[in-house]
Amino acid sequence: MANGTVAAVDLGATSGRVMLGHVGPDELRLEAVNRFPNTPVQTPGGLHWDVLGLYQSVLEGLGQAGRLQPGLASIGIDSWAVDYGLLRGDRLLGVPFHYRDPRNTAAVPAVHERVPFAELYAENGLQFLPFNTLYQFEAERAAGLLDVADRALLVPDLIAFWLTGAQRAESTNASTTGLLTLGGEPRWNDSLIELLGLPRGLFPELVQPGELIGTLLPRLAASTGLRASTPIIAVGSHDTASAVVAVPMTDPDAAYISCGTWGLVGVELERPVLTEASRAANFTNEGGVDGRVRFLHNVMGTWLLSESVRTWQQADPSVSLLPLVAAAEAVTGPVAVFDANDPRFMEPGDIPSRIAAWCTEHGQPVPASQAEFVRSIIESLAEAFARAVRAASDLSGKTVRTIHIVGGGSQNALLCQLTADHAGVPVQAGPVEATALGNVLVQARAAGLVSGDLESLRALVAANFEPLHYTPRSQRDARRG
Ligand code: LFR
Repeated sequence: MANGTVAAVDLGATSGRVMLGHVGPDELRLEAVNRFPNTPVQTPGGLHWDVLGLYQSVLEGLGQAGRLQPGLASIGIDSWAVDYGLLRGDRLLGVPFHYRDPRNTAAVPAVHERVPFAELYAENGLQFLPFNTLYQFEAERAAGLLDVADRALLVPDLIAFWLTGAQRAESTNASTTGLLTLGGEPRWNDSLIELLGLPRGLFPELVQPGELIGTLLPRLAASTGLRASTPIIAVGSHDTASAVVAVPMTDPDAAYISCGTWGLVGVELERPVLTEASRAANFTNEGGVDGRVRFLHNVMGTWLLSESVRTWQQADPSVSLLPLVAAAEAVTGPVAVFDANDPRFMEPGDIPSRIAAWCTEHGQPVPASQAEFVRSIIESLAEAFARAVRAASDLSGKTVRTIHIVGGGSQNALLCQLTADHAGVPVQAGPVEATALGNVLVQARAAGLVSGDLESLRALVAANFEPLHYTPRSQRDARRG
């Protein structure tokens, strides 16, 4: 018998988790059953994801879920976007690449020669990011891989395939390939696929969030202790799509920042914005759950912090982020505010040296200590967040009276306060596990545990996860004055 619990598999760029979600008309609760690191692997051939290790950790998590809740209603999977495994038949061809591998930048000109960026934007509405899947496919072609592959499965679809034997493409994540049509029910964009010279057979049947992908293979039901034929349900399998489901926007005049490795800054819309201005501002129209549009811009996010700490740890393994953020709060003098979105920060490596170089080039003071670097990074992120919120509002015509910050970055009080200060708009922070919650909610609705539109689901989040409030300094000073 199925019960009121579902399992969310949520794979982030630095860590993954399997969570149980307990859901009822007035209940929404998460219970972590397995958390594991996601450590990319550099080889002479490129930067890769350890997908087999991740799959193994997913199975361990599901085994734990099976011990606690053998009758769970369903399983849903989400991960970061754009990356995929190539297959021939059932067989994985090589190790999936990490989107931060430099091969993509080299592939961009060949794609734009076939289809100029303005035409691409009109077709798919995606901001330019050198790792959008269609550029990665060009790199595969150059390496000869498309001559042998007959299927491409995005990471959550690949895990779902391994769990069920069914090859499907979930539509929110598929929108990040750049190869879906815009507006109406999403379809693979056959003419664009042809223009780019890609084999049509690479792309499996699409499924929408809430639909069945398949059922757990009998062998895996036996090994995890889960009931036979546990359904694997499509959720917003792009992690950002799931996170946006769980943003507690009780006031529609709101922007969101899904803040983890990336800061995804934007608003939710009913229709895409494809203007010249939104293209110039590099705003994206990604597919959301229930046909909504995630109109947003990628800002670099906590990657700048984690990668800086990783650099400092090479000289001193005792360096860690939390004490540095506390020290950064105590920095009183002005610090450099740099362009957090400068492409030089994309690849792994020594971020502090790159920040120092940026500051020297732009006549700004180079941070003098690790605490000053951290302060400078947080100020620069907050400034970039505020700028992107203003742009989202200007480009879409949507009024923004509240900014919701969800995800791991919502725990960083300094970042939340500085974002409110730079934007001059109140910030509500939390929930931290928005992505897992969005994953859980879409499954729960499919299982009939809850009902209604996204607004009802968000009301349930708001009722069960009290946000922290940050008032912009300008408003606090005015009240005091
Ligand atoms: C966040 C995210 C972003 C996407 C980036 C790369 O985890 O999914 O939305 O642009 O990772 O996939």
